[in-house]
Amino acid sequence: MERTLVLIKPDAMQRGLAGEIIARLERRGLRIVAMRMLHMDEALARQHYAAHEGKAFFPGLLQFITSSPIIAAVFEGKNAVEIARQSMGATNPAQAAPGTIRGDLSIDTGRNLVHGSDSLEAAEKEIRLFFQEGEIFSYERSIDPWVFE
Ligand code: DAT
Ligand code: MG
Repeated sequence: MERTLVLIKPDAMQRGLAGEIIARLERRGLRIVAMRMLHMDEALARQHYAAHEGKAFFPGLLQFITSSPIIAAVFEGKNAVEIARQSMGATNPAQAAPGTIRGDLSIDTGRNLVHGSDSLEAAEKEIRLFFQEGEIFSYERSIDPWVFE
């Protein structure tokens, strides 16, 4: 079982696409184990996107991701990292396949709606930036969700 960090970015929040994005990931088979709405500050944005420091788009990326509230979530499931990335589609929506979140709902790389961790190591690091271990839930004691008896 893997965990991955998902961010529903400012553009998705402004466009009212949070529910759609969450629904797609849930329907794919990933389960929500943590979720919170927050407004990222510059320090958090710099940590989260540290790998992109120095790139031409970095200032614009920081400005955008800190511009308005987002939802941060942890999804879990078998191969969650790869599965979430595949459901999101390519970074550039112009190259993202139809049927993916980006391919169906966006047109510009700088406004591509969602973030998903790109490796297990990145996921562990990123999850720690947004959530404490005690804020990540478990379904281990869940009981039959369809019938009482
Ligand atoms: P991804 O979000 O698919 O992991 P990434 O890690 O390469 O993509 O880049 C992080 C984000 O930075 C990406 O979602 C959007 C933005 N970005 C990347 N390349 C860009 C570019 N050439 N122009 C504008 N924004 C870019
Ligand atoms: Mg990335």
